[in-house]
Amino acid sequence: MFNKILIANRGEIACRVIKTARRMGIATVAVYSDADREALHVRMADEAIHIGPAPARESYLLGDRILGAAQTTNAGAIHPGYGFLSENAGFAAACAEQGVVFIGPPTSAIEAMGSKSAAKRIMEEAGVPLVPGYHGDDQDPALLRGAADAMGYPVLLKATAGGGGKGMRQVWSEGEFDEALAAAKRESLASFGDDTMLVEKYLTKPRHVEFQVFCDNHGNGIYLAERDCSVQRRHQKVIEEAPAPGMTEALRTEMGDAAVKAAQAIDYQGAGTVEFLLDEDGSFYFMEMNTRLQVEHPVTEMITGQDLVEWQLLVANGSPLPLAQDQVRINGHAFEARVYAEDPDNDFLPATGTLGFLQPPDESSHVRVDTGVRQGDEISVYYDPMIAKLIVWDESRERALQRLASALAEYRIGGTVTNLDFLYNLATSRPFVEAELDTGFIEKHSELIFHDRHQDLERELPLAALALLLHKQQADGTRSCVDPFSPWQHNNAWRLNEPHAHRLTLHCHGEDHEVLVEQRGLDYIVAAAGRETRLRGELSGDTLHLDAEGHRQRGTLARTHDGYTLYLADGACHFQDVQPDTGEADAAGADAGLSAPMNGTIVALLAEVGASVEADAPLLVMEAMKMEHTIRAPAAGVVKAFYYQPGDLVDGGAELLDFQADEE
Ligand code: MV4
Repeated sequence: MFNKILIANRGEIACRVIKTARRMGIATVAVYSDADREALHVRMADEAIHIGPAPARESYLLGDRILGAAQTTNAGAIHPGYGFLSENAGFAAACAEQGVVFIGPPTSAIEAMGSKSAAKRIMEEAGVPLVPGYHGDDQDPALLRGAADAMGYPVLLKATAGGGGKGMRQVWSEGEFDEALAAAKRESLASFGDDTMLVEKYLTKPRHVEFQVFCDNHGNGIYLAERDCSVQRRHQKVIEEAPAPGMTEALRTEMGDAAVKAAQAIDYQGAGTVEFLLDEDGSFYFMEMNTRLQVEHPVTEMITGQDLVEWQLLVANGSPLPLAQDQVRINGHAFEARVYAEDPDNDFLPATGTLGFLQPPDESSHVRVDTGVRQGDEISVYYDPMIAKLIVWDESRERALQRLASALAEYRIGGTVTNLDFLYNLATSRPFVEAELDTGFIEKHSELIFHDRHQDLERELPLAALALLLHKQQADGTRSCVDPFSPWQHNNAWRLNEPHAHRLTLHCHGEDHEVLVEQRGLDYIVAAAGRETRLRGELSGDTLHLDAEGHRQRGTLARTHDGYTLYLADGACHFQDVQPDTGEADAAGADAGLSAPMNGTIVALLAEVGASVEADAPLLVMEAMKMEHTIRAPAAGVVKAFYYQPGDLVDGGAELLDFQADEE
């Protein structure tokens, strides 16, 4: 077995491979770019080699640098992970030339599957079922049209040079075929420089069911059940599961045998995935074969109890497969949800930011979190904004789905926008619970999945306001002073014979909301979003215990550099504390602009303590809500003291400096 392997990847998959290698007693070498200098995978590996600047084309995609790192560290093998160079035949060949084992299939297999049309021809010869259609070289429009007429409409025009959904056009009737073909050819030529088309029968409600196959170099080839990956958005998988709902033993055997036949048709070795379209009538058709370990491989590991990276290492080292087909067991059901820093309410735009607060659900035999980031890490703009893969397992699909919903609800991430609410809504939606799966799922059920969070404002705003007030009182309660119990040291708005009234302004859901909180004994009467709510609550650390007229729940209040996130039982509410308009500030005149306009981070101090400054001179810069705010001198005068330093987090309303105006 290899003494040392190099992982030519980053993020969660690099960490995941390192874990298995370590368990097998194999030393590990990581590679990293400038942006990943402090990354988790670098920390986890035994050694690490810098390979270049942040852009992948200048680092992770440079095969020579990676091979150089393997030579430098004397690594016997390279694990490519997925993406990057994992399906790059040239890199696999370069490894072979330099005597470094490429942990993956032979170069010839990667090449064979590299072209969609070549792959289809190979599968057709091997007797693997293809979608009825025409994918020949003769591109005479009349011939293509004849094929479409013969198979019946609707048909799908696919650019041979396309893939991943690009270059596909539906044709619903004979009358529109000619024009559609001409348009599809133009688009394909423009996109791929090639206008070769294939025509297929269009399956209107297919499922994406893929089989995990494994082949060794002793002639053995098996499948380890299947995964249903139908829930996709723009050809990006969102939630995957194993086994596929409704799969029968007979169909599994038929599809599994076809998958192994496909692999053996190209003398496959290692881990591979054969993707099928499964039609409503149970017929299935080869779609494509992936010659790498897939992102979603953990769901297969959870139901078979196998470590597929261990299998890869064993097979790459010439060992036979650990199991024969009849020894593979399927136990229970597993899901994987891909947790991303992206904004579902903004067309899934990748989000940036710092993971100022990161609390994944507790791991157990039921919950697994594959991640490559830690609290405090920056979500890089250079790579896929994946935060983690959340994998769950239980004895049945129903119980596994319950685990998924709970784990998603417990996942605490602050400092960036995530798709957690979107995943929660999807996983708990009735059609998903009832396994009404097909590749159009997300589009078909968007009103359930993208429900407007604004409707939650009424419920969340009072709770957020109370959480903020308790946080301020907790902070004040710790303010250093001679007698912390003196009533004069607490700013809980206590006034003799007057109700304790607090006026707060919270910025959430894109707007400022004024909230009045009146303290009556243990009760807080909160006037917000046009109604009054009677609440009780206490905050200890970041744990909030709330009671809303008998409905008690526990929440977590997280502070990040750009505000707060209140995590509740069924969702999270992000908000900023806008400077409280308490009225005193105006009366103080000179102090009006010297407190933080809202939560933020001190960026820079621009004046010398003790030096005279002109009116309106910039004194301090802070960052809040991704914008910079400059605090300026209210008049000519002198800064006596700054209360914070660059990098400090400040609450909205916090006094930032002591300024002495000349006229005072
Ligand atoms: C199809 C199809 C329906 N009928 N072919 C999408 C990209 C590539 N993997 C093949 N794809 C499809 N081919 C026929 N004859 C529907 C899709 C498809 C799809 C397939 C799998 C997973 C998600 C998908 C999303 C949209 C369309």
